[in-house]
Amino acid sequence: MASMNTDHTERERASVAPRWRESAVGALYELPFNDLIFRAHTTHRQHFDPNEVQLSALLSIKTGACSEDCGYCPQSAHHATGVAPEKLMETADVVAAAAAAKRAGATRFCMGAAWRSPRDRDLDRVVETVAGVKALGLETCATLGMLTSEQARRLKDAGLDYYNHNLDTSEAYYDRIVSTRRYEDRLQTLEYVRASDIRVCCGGIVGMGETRADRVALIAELASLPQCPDSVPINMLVQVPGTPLYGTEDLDVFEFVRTIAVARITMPTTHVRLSAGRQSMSDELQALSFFAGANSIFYGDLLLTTGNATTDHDRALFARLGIRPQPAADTGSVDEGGVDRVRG
Ligand code: SAM
Ligand code: DTB
Ligand code: SF4
Repeated sequence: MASMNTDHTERERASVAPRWRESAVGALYELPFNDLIFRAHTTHRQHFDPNEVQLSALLSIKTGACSEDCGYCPQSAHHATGVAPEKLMETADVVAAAAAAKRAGATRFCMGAAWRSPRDRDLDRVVETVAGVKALGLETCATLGMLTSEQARRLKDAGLDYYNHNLDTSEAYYDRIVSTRRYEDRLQTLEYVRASDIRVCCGGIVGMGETRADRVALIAELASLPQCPDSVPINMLVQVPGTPLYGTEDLDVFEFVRTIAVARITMPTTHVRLSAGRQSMSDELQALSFFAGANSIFYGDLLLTTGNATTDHDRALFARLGIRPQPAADTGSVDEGGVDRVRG
């Protein structure tokens, strides 16, 4: 099996006890539903305005033909999904898309690339693009696969605020889903990102046929990273024909809400993002997820290659729920001003 390196992670080297043991996370999942979401909502109110949700836009800057075999992903070259490969976008086109996302009300712009890991010559263009997006006054985020420590430093120097790199599931279930890299490879990149002082966005996918024990282990792992991730995307599997996971039994929606609630309780100051899968969620399920502690969404009509809940639908839902978009954080970039914020 291919692997990026054999380094041990920070936590393994330091032999630090996990902040959240699986037994404690499992006990939260076992609570009666009302007790769990009451506790999660109480935690949420202690740290956040419960009526604010952060808006991140997403753009695929390099699409498809990926060498990895992730069983959930429509962009893997191992699966026949009909996704048309597209080479790395020009900086000007990405910056134009970011400006449009900002006008629509997004405060963070996440650039995704279908790579196992970027080549240094690809990174030359990505750092230029990150600087261009940052100059618009947006928070910047990228998800490009595994990085070297030097690549993480270059991204930081370009103005990258967040790096998204998901653990996706438990370590035990991981090799049922991905065979071309190891869990430790993911942890290693996260360590490089932290060491470069880029904020970590790290979460997972549920609904991949994993057990509750796998979900418990994923949340325990995320909550016990050397620093809690700043953002935790909780994705519901988007089932794409041609991927090995197409046809997996749907996850019970209450188990999904429990996952949001447990993430909120174990990572109280983290933005928990209601991520992929919103297009097929009811308004009621999304409202319950916000109550249980979700306070961020991917905002825009497309995720990377699949559809998202539309901006029109989200604006209407926010109005019905009295939810406001979270104002932009001050990330030290120049704001071009004059944008239309999302209005109720
Ligand atoms: N290639 C890079 C990597 O894998 O780290 C970055 C892009 S990859 C598409 C980013 C994340 O998208 C994955 O880690 C996974 O969590 C999520 N993802 C991909 N396909 C998905 C699907 N069908 N449903 C839900 N989430 C998905
Ligand atoms: C994350 O956790 N979810 C996003 C983002 N990080 C990059 C991606 C979701 C992808 C869904 C499938 C697709 O559109 O290709
Ligand atoms: Fe490639 Fe990322 Fe998709 Fe895996 S999740 S196949 S690494 S684009």
